[in-house]
Amino acid sequence: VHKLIITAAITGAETTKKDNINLPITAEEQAKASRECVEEGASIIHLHVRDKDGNPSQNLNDFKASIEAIRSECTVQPIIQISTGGAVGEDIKERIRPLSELKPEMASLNVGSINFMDDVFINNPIDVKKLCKEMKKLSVIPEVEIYDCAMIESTQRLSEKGYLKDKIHYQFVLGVLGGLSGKPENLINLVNMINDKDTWGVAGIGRFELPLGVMAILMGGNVRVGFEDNLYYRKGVLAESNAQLVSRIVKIAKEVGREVASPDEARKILGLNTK
Ligand code: KMH
Ligand code: ZN
Repeated sequence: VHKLIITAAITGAETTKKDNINLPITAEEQAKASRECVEEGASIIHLHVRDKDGNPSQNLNDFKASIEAIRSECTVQPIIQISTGGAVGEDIKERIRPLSELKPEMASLNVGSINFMDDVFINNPIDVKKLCKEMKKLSVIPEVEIYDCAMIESTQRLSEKGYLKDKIHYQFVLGVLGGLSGKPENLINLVNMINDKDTWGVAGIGRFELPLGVMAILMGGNVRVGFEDNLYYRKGVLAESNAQLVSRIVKIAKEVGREVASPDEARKILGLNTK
């Protein structure tokens, strides 16, 4: 079993400071949150950015400002994974631009459409193929976000047709209203559907974050935590920071004998060039 890769999804597109005042929104806040998460043991920062009013943004300058701030704040450089999912309703041009212009080490990839709470998160097949082609051209490693089982077969088809490499890195995002819930058997079924050479992580939404994270530690997968997915430390108690959520996962992993990957170790596991 390889070392545990911890992703911190520090901001997201749906959460607000009203939900948790500690949500990092500005470039400076995101830089501080990233440094703290990396210091605790995170190796990937899954990045959404906001505009000056705190609304979700795919604007190039907003991304540039956050990435520069994170790079200069962190002594050990995390893998920055840009979101190409963005917020519900954004069109493909907005979603693809930061990827094309900023050529991150990694980017998220959504391969199918789902109901997303009261909205519909649309990923039409033509746009999905555009994103795949762009990532391949720029050698950006995709992380495929999976909300439902059919999306695994869609991903495998994209790989068979040459849009994606053979070895896939999946993120099972469980607990979105409209996708699969965070029941333990859902995670087990999804892991059973992927190939042995693939890697995977789990992002449990809300109350599912901790139990699914614990399962992934034991099952040889990887874990995503952070305010994009969950704002609470425990029921009724808001988390003080993203780093607090990372730190708890690290403690549990250590207790059960799973070592935690540094960013460079994560790069090796995921097939990125080491910095
Ligand atoms: N905000 C969600 C609609 C991703 O980052 O690729 C999509 C999302 C997935 O967060
Ligand atoms: Zn995201």
